[in-house]
Amino acid sequence: MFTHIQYILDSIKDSELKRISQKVIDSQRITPEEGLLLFEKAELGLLGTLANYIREKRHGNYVYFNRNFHIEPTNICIYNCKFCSYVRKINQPGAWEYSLEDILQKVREYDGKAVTEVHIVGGVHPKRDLHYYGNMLQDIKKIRPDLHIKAFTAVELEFMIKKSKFTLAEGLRKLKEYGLDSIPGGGAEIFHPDIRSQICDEKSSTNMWLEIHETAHKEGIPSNATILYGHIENYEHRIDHLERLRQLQDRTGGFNTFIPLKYRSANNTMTEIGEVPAIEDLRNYAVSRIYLDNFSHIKAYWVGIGKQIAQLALAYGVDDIDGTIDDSTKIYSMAGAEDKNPTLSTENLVQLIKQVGRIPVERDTLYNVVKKYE
Ligand code: V47
Ligand code: SF4
Repeated sequence: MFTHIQYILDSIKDSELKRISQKVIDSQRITPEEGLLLFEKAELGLLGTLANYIREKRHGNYVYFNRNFHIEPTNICIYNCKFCSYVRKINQPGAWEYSLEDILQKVREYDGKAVTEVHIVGGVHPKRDLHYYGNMLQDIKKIRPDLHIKAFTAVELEFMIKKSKFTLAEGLRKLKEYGLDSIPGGGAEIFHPDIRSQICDEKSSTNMWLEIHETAHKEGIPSNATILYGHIENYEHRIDHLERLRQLQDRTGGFNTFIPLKYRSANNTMTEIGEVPAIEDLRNYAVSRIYLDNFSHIKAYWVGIGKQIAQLALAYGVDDIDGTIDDSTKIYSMAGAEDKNPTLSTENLVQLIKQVGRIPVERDTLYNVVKKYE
């Protein structure tokens, strides 16, 4: 590996790129300016080599996945994010609102199946407060005490906590008592105000998203982080986003993984923008891996990008491809993802990973190893 890296370094002609690459190999943190330069000037091959170097130093040849399913209690939402293909208003065609019993029935369908995680996110329903969702978590735990509940984006959390008149810390503590184990990464979108104000100006602000995750970490609730890329943002906005996450992770260490989410363009009010090509996905994974030196994991969400790009991403800094999903999310199929009924059996996931010469590892949400497929 060392000789390969040295060969690549020796062949870089641009002195700035050579200097930054040397820093990466020496495990030195790169600055926002250097991150921007990588985005603007580095070729895909160099980015892949550097990101893969870091990824293999951290995780060797392992690729993580988990057995999970999603519950989306409702797509009714008080907000109108421009990229959202999923949102509906009360009584609008296509709106859904599951009852508590419907939701518990979905959990019971997994009786006897070896899933370890349920991922619960949905729209911000105007009538539902923290206790409604808390009781849901409590009832799920009664059916399946061992199931890890990763639930509610910061946007849903802000609304339900305020509706129930708690402070953020009190609300998160209360939800933890009800059964919340961790928080997913959604709602981050793009933190830079110039872009956030154009694509989702109504919902939780950047500072609120960051404050909710910071408070959760302090309360012992780990979380994930995302970025929604490939629309009207530019590289400076992406680096700004990564920098804010890196600073927060320095303070708390509470993020498990970073998940870049590719903007999918069907059926929303930004459709005319179209989508970025696969090469941009790979560049974005690689720079994310290089920049976020304090994040253990970079995840490619195969439902959002498709199985083939997810496989390629494993050579560009990614060490995790999420889970079995079991056809339980609609966010991406409604936004134009190829797979209209996303599901992968454990055998399929293992095969996808083995096809690119890596070793599949089933993990739980907190990255404890469940089984290695060596
Ligand atoms: O916040 C909405 C995104 C997110 C579109 O934490 C879109 O493990 C692309 O955060 N094109 C919710 N993306 C999903 C999410 C997530 C997914 C998988 C794993 C985890 C995790 C979290 O979906 C939203 C938004 O950024 N989204 N519409 C769209 N048209
Ligand atoms: Fe609502 Fe989330 Fe869609 Fe925004 S992205 S409109 S907050 S469901």
